[in-house]
Amino acid sequence: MEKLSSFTTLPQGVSGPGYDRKALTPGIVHIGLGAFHRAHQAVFTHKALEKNFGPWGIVAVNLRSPEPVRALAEQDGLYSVITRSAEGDRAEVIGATVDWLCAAERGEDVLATLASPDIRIVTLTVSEKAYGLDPVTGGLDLKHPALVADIANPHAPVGAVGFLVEGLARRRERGVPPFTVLCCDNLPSNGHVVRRLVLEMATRRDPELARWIADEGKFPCSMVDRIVPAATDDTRGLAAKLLGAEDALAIETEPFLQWVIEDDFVSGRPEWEAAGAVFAQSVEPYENMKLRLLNGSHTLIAHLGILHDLEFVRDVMAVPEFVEIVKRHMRAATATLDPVPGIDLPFYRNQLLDRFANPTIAHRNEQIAMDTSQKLPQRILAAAVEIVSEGGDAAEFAYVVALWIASIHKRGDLNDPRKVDILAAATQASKLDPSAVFFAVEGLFPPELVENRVWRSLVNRELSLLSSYRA
Ligand code: CS2
Repeated sequence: MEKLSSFTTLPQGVSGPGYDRKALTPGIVHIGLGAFHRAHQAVFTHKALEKNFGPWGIVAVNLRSPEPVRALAEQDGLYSVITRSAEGDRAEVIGATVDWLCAAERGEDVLATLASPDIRIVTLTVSEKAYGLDPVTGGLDLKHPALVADIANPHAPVGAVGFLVEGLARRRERGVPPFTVLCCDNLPSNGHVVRRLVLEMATRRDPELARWIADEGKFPCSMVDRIVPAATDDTRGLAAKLLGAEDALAIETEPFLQWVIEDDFVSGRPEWEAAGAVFAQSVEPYENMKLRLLNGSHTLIAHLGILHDLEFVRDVMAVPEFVEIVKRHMRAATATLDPVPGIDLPFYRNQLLDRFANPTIAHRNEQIAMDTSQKLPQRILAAAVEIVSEGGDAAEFAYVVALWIASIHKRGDLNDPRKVDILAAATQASKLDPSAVFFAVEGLFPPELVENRVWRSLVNRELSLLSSYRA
């Protein structure tokens, strides 16, 4: 079978780029060429180009792994997104990507691109753990390996923040205005978080650079949403069937997609609203809604699934008793939210239940359980802190922490940047106060919870109620 390329004649029913790709020039650098970007920002840009063509081609940068970059090169930047639902599978070939670079192999080319006046926006999906955010201070985690490397060697960075700072420094030297930094990771106030990290890093090398970035730079917050399971051989098999060509980068996803962005850009942007994006004055209410309702429930479902040997989110959602638990969690999380403009929260929650249950989406619980230590703060613990500070009942949130602890004991392993510390703690857990060892791990839980006896005993109580838990 031929490989997908610009010479492929797409079968009927599969749409391709409705614009002239040869005329498309780069305007955006995207860092983090994972499945999520391919099914989200790249699709929005592709659709915006179809409605209103402009100089907004994407240069896709992967920080470490060269594989997806090579695959893009072999396919002329093309790949397919398969939207799956009860109505059937629909494939679309996305053409917004015009260039591709692996930063570990071609760091200088990445920096030259970042310094180019053609590039006006840098979007990022590098995952929560890649920024080097200290969860307690909200600033740089000076033990983070990429930050250590980039502070020592700022002109040849390896991490996301290091590339942003060096790229901005080169622009300043050349008299080019900064690019807009648009973070698309699941962090609350993600623009503010990245701005602070960039400014702290810039200050370390040159306070004047930091001042220039603070004055001229823009870091809009954005809330992104689409459920995108990691692609498998089944995904590639389905793509081959639908396209009549091999696509190493095919991904499958749900029909739903959402992007809420603060309209605060240094020098223009694509007309993403033509593709359905929403521009808002403040993104915070949308972020909290999504992090606490969707992602918080996801973390709950993932660990519940692992404890009961259920592979996919949809398997958990097929057990009525578990659906009730998810609904209870969502109600408790909703009570912590401010009203969200234009959103009916009960409707949003029902829509989430349907999305989680989508029988055509094989979203592995293990995928979501990955990096839980980096996800709990914004999904579960922030709400718990608010509740306990008002003397309220945070049992639903303590329950999720208990599920996580129980799933660590069950597997005796986890895929997480804090793995070593967490596993060391797990081996020392006592029967009397089983959560104490986890609360003692530095920076894992916010001090407001670590110091709160009521919260700690809630977690112990929830653990003792888990029939599947064995310390
Ligand atoms: C998931 C998210 O893996 C995870 O942690 O909760 O990737 C989730 O699927 C997306 O945020 C949905 O927009």
